[in-house]
Amino acid sequence: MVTLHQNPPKPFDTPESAEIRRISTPAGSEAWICANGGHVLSWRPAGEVEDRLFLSSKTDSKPGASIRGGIPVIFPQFGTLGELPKHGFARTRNWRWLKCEAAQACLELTDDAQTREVWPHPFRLTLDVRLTDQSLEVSLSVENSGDQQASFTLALHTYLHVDDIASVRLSGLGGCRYLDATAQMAESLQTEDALGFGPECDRIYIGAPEVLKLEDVKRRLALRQSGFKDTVVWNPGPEKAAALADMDAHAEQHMLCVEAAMAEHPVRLAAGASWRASQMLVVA
Ligand code: TA6
Repeated sequence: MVTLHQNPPKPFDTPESAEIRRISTPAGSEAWICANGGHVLSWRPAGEVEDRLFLSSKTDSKPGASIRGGIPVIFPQFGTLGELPKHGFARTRNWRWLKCEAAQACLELTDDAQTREVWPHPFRLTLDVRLTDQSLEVSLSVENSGDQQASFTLALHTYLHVDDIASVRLSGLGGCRYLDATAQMAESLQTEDALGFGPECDRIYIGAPEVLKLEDVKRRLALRQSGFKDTVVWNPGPEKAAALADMDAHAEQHMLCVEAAMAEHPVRLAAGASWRASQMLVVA
């Protein structure tokens, strides 16, 4: 039986919300995408009722807001690794639709006077979103449209919906070095293959493997990244989550960010050059 969910995800169902559009497959896989931020908000594989992405019901949904959940595009700076505003500006800008039909959407963001005030480079970002019945693939490309080299860090800051964070295991990171943002970026080595969660976790895994597996009592997911060298794993834990005004009480128990990133070393793009990378979520 095909289950269709044609209502916009809350709180993006009000007239004040930024514009969102839906893509879907004939068997019922669907995703909702927002022009604000070039942001995938929601993804349900065919035959599933619950969203595989976490979206906070308290997030600000108006144009220009930073959205808590879905897949924020982080560019041209990851986190506070530089002088620019945290996580850059791409997540709060209005992107243009290039295509949105059937199971595919494509949006672009280019520089303007406001972005050049923050970061003085002409650029063109394109975000490609492709659905199959059992997968969601998001590809990001960056073109340096200026006449100088540009360097930047970036990420797909994917918020996954989990049933209960205490039961979640993220496998594949054994033997990987990481920078621990909860310990002044101290470098450590992960010895165990499967990572579990409790208190705050905020780690940049350097040179992470291309495939990771996420498992909780209800769901399994394979995460494949290509072109991104790092993976960021973030759960705010109970204390930090309580301080986030756009998260519901205890919502940290139902989310885990697994972010495909270029964080440790910036991408350096020559004038006129392009760079492309992707993250794919596959039902396992
Ligand atoms: O990617 C992890 C991280 O950089 C964390 O340090 C945490 O602050 C998170 O992103 C969310 O940042 P935000 O600015 O969206 O509140």
